[in-house]
Formats: sequence, C-alpha cells, structure tokens
Amino acid sequence: MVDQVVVDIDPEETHEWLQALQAVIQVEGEARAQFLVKNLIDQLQLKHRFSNQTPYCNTISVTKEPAFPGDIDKEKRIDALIRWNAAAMVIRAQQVDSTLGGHIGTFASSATLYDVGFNHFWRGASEQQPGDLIYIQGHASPGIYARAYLQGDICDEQLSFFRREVDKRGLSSYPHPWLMPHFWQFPTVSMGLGPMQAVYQARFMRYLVDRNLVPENDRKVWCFCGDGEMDEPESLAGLSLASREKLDNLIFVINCNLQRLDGPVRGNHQVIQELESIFLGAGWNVIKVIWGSEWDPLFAKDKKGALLKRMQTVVDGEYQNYKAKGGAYTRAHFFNNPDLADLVSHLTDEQIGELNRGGHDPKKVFAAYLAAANHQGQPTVILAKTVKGYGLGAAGEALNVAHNTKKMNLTELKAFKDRFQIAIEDKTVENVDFYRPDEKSPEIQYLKARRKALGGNVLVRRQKANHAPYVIPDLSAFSAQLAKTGERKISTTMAFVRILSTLIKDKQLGKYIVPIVPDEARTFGMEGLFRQIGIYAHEGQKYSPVDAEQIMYYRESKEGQILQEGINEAGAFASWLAAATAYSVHNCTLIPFYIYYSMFGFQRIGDFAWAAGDSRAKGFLLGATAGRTTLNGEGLQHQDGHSHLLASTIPNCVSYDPTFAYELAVIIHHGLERMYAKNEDVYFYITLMNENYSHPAMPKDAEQGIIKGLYLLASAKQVQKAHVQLLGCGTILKEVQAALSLLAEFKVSADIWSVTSFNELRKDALSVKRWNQLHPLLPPKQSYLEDCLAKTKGPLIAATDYMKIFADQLSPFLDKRYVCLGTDGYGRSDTRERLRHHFEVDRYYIAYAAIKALVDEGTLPASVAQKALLHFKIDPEKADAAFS
Ligand SMILES: Cc1ncc(C[n+]2csc(CCOP(=O)(O)OP(=O)(O)O)c2C)c(N)n1
Repeated sequence: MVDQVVVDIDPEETHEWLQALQAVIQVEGEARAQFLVKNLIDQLQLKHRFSNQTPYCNTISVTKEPAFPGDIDKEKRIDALIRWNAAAMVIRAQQVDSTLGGHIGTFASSATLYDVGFNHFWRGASEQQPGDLIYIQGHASPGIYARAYLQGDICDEQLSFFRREVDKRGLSSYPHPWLMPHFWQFPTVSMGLGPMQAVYQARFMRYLVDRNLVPENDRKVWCFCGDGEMDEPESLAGLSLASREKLDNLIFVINCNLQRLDGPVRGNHQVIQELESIFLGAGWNVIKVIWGSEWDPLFAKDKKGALLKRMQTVVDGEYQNYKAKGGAYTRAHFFNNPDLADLVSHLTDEQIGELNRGGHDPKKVFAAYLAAANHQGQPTVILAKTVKGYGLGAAGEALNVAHNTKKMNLTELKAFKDRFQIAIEDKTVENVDFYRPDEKSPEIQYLKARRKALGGNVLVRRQKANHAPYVIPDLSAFSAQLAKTGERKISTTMAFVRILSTLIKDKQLGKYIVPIVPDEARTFGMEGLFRQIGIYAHEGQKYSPVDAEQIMYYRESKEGQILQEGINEAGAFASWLAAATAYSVHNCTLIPFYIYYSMFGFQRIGDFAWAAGDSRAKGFLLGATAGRTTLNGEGLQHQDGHSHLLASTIPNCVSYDPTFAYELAVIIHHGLERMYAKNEDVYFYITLMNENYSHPAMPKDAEQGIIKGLYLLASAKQVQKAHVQLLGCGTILKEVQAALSLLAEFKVSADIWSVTSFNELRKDALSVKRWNQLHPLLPPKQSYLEDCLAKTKGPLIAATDYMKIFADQLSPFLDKRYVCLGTDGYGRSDTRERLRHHFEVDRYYIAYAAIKALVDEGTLPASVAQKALLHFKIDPEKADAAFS
C-alpha cells in the first residue's frame, strides 16, 4: 500500500496521464491544464481528505533507499558507547549535586540522527572546503560531548565536570560559545533561536559568496530542533525566506519524538503531518523518516493497505503509549483488527515492541540525509520520528517524565546496557564510569577514520580570523563630524549616515561593512545608499524600479551590500548576528551596522541580543529614533526610554548615548579599534536621535572622556556661591545646556558634563569598588567617575531621556547629593517641548532640580525653590508621568 502512494506501481498509466496533461498544455495552455487538475483534486476531495500532506510513511520508499555505505555493526557499537557516556555524564552530575540538572531523554531519542551526520555527512573545515555548520538541539549536548570524548577531544575530567564550569574545567550545560569558545559555535538552547539563526546564516552564506567575500563553496547548514520547539513562533519565522531564496544549503532535522517537556506535543493529532503541511506550504522539500526497517516486511506483506490506513488514523498520544507500554499493548491496541493482527501473528510481543521508528534506523536516516544533501533549489526539512528517552525503559522511555530523567538505578542501567549491547564491563555499569575503548580498538579507529575522511573535526569554533587585523583609519577620517556644523542643524542619525558613508568608501574596510535595515532606511535618511552600494538580492533586479529615473533609485543587486530585511527585526538581527560572527564562522571579519527603531531592539529581540553576547558577536547596533521625548509624534509604542537599561544587562555589550556628532565619531572609531584591531569580543550599542540641532567642534582632549563615558563640556565662567554640576546625555544634554541661563537668573552657576555612557561609568565604578572591597590593606583606588566628580563643587543633577534609574545607577558611587531626572512612564504623542515638560526633563525642571538640591544642601533658602517653581511655571500638583 505504501508503494501505491509514493512509488509508481504502474508507470504506463502514469505516463498516459502525464502525456494527456502535456497535450492540454500545448494545445490549450497552462491555465486550462491548471483548471483540469484543480477539478480532479476537487473531485478527490469530495470523497477523501486531500491536503498537502502525504501519507503517514517514509518519503523515500524502501526500493529507492541507497545502500548504507558504513559498517553498520561498528557504528552501532559506537552509538551504544556514546549513549552510555552521555547518560553517565548526567547521572554522575546528579551524584555530585542533584541540583546540577541535565538531560538524558532528548539525546537518547536523537542519537542516531547525530551519528549518521557525524559519520557520513558533516565535513570539517579543510583546505578544500570550509566545513559544515551544525546547530545542535541544546539539551542534546551530553551526546555531543560523549562523541567528542570518544574522539579524544574531551577528557574524562571534563566529562565529570559536566555543568560545573566555575573553575573552568567543566562542560557547559548547553551550547555556549562564551563558555566554551573553542568548541560551540551557536547558542541554541533558548528554543526558537536556532532555527532562525540557521535560516539567516544559510542566506548570509550566499551573500558572502555573491559579494566575493568568500570563495564559492557547497557548505551546508544543518539545524536540529525538537518537535515541541516548532511551537515557538520564531522556529517557523524564517521558513518563507528560506524557500524564496532557494536555500538548498539549508537542512532542518526535526526530532519528532512526539513529546515536549510536559507531555505529548500533539497528543490528539500527528505532529509530523502538521509540520509537513507547514513546510510544504512554505515551499520546502519535506522528507519524512517515520518507520524503521523492521516495518518493511510488514508493509510488503500488507496487500490490503490496512497498515498504512491504521497508521494514518492513530494519534500521537496513542503512538506514545505503544512505546511506553510495550509489545503486548501495541498488539492489542494498534494491530486491532483481524487484518492487522494477521500481519504480526508471526511476531512475539517483544518483537512487536522492537518495531523501530525511522529516526532510530541508520539506514533510513542515511537515505534521508543523502536526499537532503543532494536536493537542489529548495531547503529541506527531515521529519524524523523517534521515541523520547529511547532505550531508557522504566527510567523514562516514552513516559511523560522522560524529559526530566536524570537518574537511573542499577537495574535500569543494566537493562540499558543489554538493550544496546553496550560493550562495557559490569563494574563500569555499577560505578557509572565513563568508558572509552583503547585507541587501537576498531571503534575508535573507525570513528577517527570517518572524521578524517570528512575533513576532520566539525565541532570546532575558530576564535579569531586567520587574516591580519584590519588597520583602523585614524580618527581624522571623520574630520567632518569632529568639526562644528555651524548654522547647519543635523541629527546624530544624519551624522551616523555620513560616518557610515566614510567607512564604506574606505579602501580597506569598505567592502567589509554590512549595513542592515529592517525597512526603515528612508526614516534614517539612508536611501542614498540604495544606489551607491545596492540592496542585496541573490537574483539581482528583474524589474525596472519605479524610481529608476531618480538619483537615489531603489537598486537591488546580486553584489548589493545592504541587507534590507523587511519589517522583521528578529530576521535583521539574525543577519547581523551572522555577519557579527563571520570572523569565526567564515574566517572573514565583517563590520555590521544594524540600524533600527531603538524601541524595537532589545525589548523586542532581547533573547537574540543575549545570544549575540554568548556568540561573541562583534559589530554595531544603532538604536535610532531613540529617547522617550525625542521621537515625539509616534507615541506610546515607539518611544524608547529603556533600551540602555536592557543593553546594560548584556555583559559584553558596550553602550553609549551620544549627543554630538564628534562624540559619535569617537565612539564608532573606538568600537572599530576594540573589536577589529584589538579583537575584543564585545559589541556596541549606540543610540541615535532624529532631533536636529547644530553641533560644536570636539573640545580639546575630550576623546578619552567620551570613551570612558564622561567629560567636562563647559565649566562655569564665574563660579557663584550657589554652584551645581549638571550632567546629561543624548538630546536632553541640550536641555541641560539651556538650563544654564535659567539658573543664572537665580545667581546659580554650573559646570556641564556630557555623559556619553552611564552604563560604562557604572561598570568601571563597580569593578573599582570590588577591588577596594577585597584589598583592605591597600590604599583604595578611585573610579573614573570619582576622578571626575569627587572634587567638584555643589550637588549633581543628571537628566536623560531614559528612565530615572538609568542615571540613578551611579548613586552608590557618588558621595554627593545626586538628583536624577528621567522619563519614567508610558510615552505619548505631542511636541518635544510638551513631552519634556510632561516627563519633567525639560530645562525648567532641570533648573528647578538644581535649585531644590541647593536648598536641600542648605546653600539656598526654601523660598528660592518656591520662587523658582512659580517663575518656571511648574505645577507642583501636576500628575506624575510615571503613573499617568
Ligand atoms: C524559549 C524556551 N522556553 C523553554 C525552554 C525550556 N525547555 C527546554 S527543553 C523543552 C522541551 C523541548 O521539547 P522538544 O522541542 O520537543 O525537544 P525534545 O522533546 O527533543 O527534548 C523546554 C520547554 C527553553 N529551553 N527555551
């Protein structure tokens, strides 16, 4: 019956139908042919459910299976040893401390899926080609370590320190390049990030080749995910891009063990069929690997098609039962009519229990992988049916608790050993020892020979590109931004676009710059780049753009440099991540600049940004239209008053909120130096604003202060008895400057400080504080913040376009009165002036805050504050913006 559906059992008849169709196309055209086919389908649909799902059986029929090229017995023995060590690693970790965690069940279900890839498909980097990229399902990591252990890349001690990393001897819980920079390439364990990263990586690989940044290659991206993981919206988000771009360098392997953490993924349905529909609908090549070879004789015997009919109707919750409850249960409940019972009458219950699923059969998996690797013009998904906790028996096989199995008792361990005929001694089992056969054993020899034949190790992370570090142009390259703009009023966004243009024109760096925008280039005034460097499109431009006559027309090109990702912040970020890690993944250091609405950054794709830190990404994120009151008209959903706080949660993200073009130039220059000359594994977040004003020339000796986060912008011409220090950043620094003349009316003088980075100041202050704390006998050190402010006169008033806590984060390090103004509360649309009044960060509130601080210090009487309130028209009973 299977063959009747997927294999041509009557080629002559098929030929006649196809010929008839061909004749219709020739004589009457394609439209008529489509009409006829549609009618045929409708006819079929009347009686049968006809969808884009194929029958519940393997896509590759047994007659089309290629010969398995490996030594299947040896591979089974190796598989068994890997299974053993993977389980032992988790069990031993539990013995040390039951809170350490770990997973046995996931890898137990996917071991064969990895084995076949490692033994036959995944190429290590060699002279000939750059090696394949594997996105591992995060909690399958014990199995990956176990293989590395057999290969000799990881030692006994490291295995015993699984999930104990503080002293650096151990192995990470999951794939984390930050923690194992020589090993893991891609952080995947936050479900849904892997699939999107993989899609955009595969597309980025095309970009690299199309732009002649790397030679043509047949490198593939293999992405492993769970069937439960496919419920994360992100997991499906890249599918249409992958098919639209015909990414045949991309293969998804979905481990369909039918279970997630709590229980079945689709107990009432068939997840494999559902996924097939989704992927087919998105234009992917779908290969289902549902049944193992043990079923082949049954299919052959089943002349009535009873088996497939039954398979089609059983739901996943019931399939789970068959594996949890064994052969007798399966006979009674699956083979539940005379035709079906007859099919297995010659089998014992045990044999029925052993009827295997496709994902556990190396031959079936091999056939699928080969077809996927050779498939052209489409990405491929392999839907492999497996059993969660396969082989764990009573310890968790197909049980709802399988995900959390971390312990196995001796009886269960012995059964596990017998089940896979693991070649280890009883003592090894009793002690749950790791086991690696002798170097000269056939298993190790085979394992190593396979890797050698495939170009060496595949799971290796390059820590540094092999090419020479780039020579960063001198800061004077940005001389236009360092000079004053005079009458000309520009925004920092405009200044950024000019800096970017300078970099793109740089003879050495230019081609490595990767500008990325999610459908906002015009918002940021970047449309000039469309014509200049082109928008990347693998297929070039097949149409004449509507604005072809204009200077800045919409130019798509195969060599285009800009990645225009549509309104897909997560997609744009995934592209940025691929570019930002190209130094490692592609041995080609790139300098990506991803510019977006700052509100749709960290809070929208925060988990990706976290993964970027983990990935040791290097590049620039530009949070444009930033500042709660600066992006005034767009209202509540758009106005960002906290992206810097979110940026500060990522340990290796360096963030700045510059006010002036010269500050921006210095910061970008500094970022280039740190990331691309000194090779530091950090990335930069810089906010840009859309408010236009004139920019001064860079003050003498300001550069270091700009980089460290704080410098004196203007000292008071005449210091009064009532004197304050005013601090500000971003556009609100302009309000701070404007407060000066208001204060003068009250005979208060002020020094003005530009704070380019509250976040960087805090990092430095924290580290100094910690050093002082731990060195009681040594003279205390001073943070840069204290260096600048400790000896200044008067209280400190800081104002920003971000929540108060942004500036307030420096409070613990300042021994002075420190008052912070900020934009707590939801944004709303209005003029900038009104908004700044609403959030109490305008010049009047700043001036008033300074006077009130002087009152609180005892420098001025309270009556002055009252007078200032009236003078500045501040209503003390106005609603608090934080809660209105
Ligand atoms: C975004 C996210 N949410 C929750 C988790 C916790 N988690 C880890 S594994 C898992 C279940 C995974 O099920 P599935 O994808 O089917 O994988 P498998 O059954 O193969 O383990 C969950 C919820 C996570 N890692 N990431």
